[in-house]
Amino acid sequence: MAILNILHYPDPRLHKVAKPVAQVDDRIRQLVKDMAETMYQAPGIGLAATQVDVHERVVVIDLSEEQNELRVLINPEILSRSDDTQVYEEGCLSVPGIYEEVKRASEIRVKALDENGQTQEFDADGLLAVCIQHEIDHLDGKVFIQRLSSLKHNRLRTKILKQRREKQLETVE
Ligand code: GNR
Ligand code: NI
Repeated sequence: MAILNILHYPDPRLHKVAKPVAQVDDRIRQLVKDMAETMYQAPGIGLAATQVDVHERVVVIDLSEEQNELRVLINPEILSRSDDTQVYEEGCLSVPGIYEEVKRASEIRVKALDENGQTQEFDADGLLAVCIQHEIDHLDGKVFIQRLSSLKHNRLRTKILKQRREKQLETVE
């Protein structure tokens, strides 16, 4: 087991598009274990492989308080989304300290493989729907702040770059 390093925006590697997993084998199952451990210790409710610099389509999610309801989504696809939308205040382990409202479909139908390579198909709503859309965005190289208006996105970018500069200055002083 291992805790993996989480990339932080604006790292260009967060914008790579992840490749489909060709075979769910022990290598993928080990990646899933390490990603789950990394998510639990962060702590977060979801993690996409892109965030740990692995550009393959693997996602882990656990919305439970007890951290005992792990969901594994390999090659996840959204088969359909409702016209209805919901707004949720999102955060991201790759954009620490930033929380912004994002509008997404309120219900989605999802198809994915599990850690045994079995196909699962299900409907999701509420926070699960938010989280799955947020994670699939990561696999497509998109971070949630790119879902905001360009004005908001640019303001946040400037704020994040400024925070980073100040941090760097602290460490050389
Ligand atoms: O831990 C997380 N919380 C969260 C809250 C609202 C909407 C989405 C998320 S996902 C985030 C973990 C993360 O960055 N996953 O990519
Ligand atoms: Ni995220």
